[in-house]
Amino acid sequence: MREIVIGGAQMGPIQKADSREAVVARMTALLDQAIAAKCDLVVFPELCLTTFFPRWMMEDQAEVDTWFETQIPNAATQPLFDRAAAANVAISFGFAELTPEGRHFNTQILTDRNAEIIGRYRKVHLPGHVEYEAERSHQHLEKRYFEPGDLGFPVWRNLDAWMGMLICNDRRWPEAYREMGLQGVELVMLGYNTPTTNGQGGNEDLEKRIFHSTMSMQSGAYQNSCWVVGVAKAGVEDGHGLFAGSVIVDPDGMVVEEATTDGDELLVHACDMDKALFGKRTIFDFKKHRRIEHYSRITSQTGVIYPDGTAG
Ligand code: CDV
Repeated sequence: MREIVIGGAQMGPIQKADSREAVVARMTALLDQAIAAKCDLVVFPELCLTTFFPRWMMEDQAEVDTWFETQIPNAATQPLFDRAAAANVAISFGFAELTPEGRHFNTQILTDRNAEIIGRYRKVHLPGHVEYEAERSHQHLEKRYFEPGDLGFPVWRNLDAWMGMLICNDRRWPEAYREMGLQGVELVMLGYNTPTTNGQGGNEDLEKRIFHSTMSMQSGAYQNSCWVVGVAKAGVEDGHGLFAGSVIVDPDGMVVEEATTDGDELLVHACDMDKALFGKRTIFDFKKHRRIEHYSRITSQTGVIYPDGTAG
């Protein structure tokens, strides 16, 4: 048995006016709850130090850059790292990263029990658009403010398990889980900011939107026989709703913990990493069953091409 007690730290809304320091105080309060619950690892949401700023159209790059961190830890986040190190609890959280070379990424980090950063993931699947689109009910300008991640889908050994990260929209893409599944991943940590409504219309009520989110994580967990911890930033940010629905999913694809609020809320579950092994050795024994000679389209083609040669 390789048990990791995991805290899924869902966060309620963060308003534009909220300071990093105020947000980190909330994160530290969630961490304190997790320490009291004997958690070994705490996972926080995507872009959790600020409001979900890609919903706002900005033309001034200096203004855009105010939402980014040039260094982590920095003065605002140091208290979280200090608390985690003192309690020997590993943490993972998302933020907007501005590199010394001036590159912008939607990033998540992972620490060991000493609060040393041992893993960094940069979001690969950026949803949304580059220019203002008046026909949308709300903007989603991730493609304007970030470049696609350049690190692939790495997996790290931490707390005696193989761990990887995804960020929000990545959770809907089976290729993302499979890249890590092929590295033996046993735990996928991810955070999300997902609007309660589809900005492009569609026949999606809230129930269906949460269903799509949870189903994607359950499928990724089952098909790669790994744990998935998915944590939302939720509630109403400056008039814009984000849904909650944070979950911990086991390697059978079963939801074992689920958020009941859309505020700051800690999910706790004792996750046995050995539970990932059965599926990996049987139905999803990749070496035995995968047929890579038939998968070349997956890496050579992005959009649909019908058998008659026309593009979809
Ligand atoms: N932050 C996100 O990546 N949100 C997307 C929305 C735009 C659909 C998501 O997949 O949840």
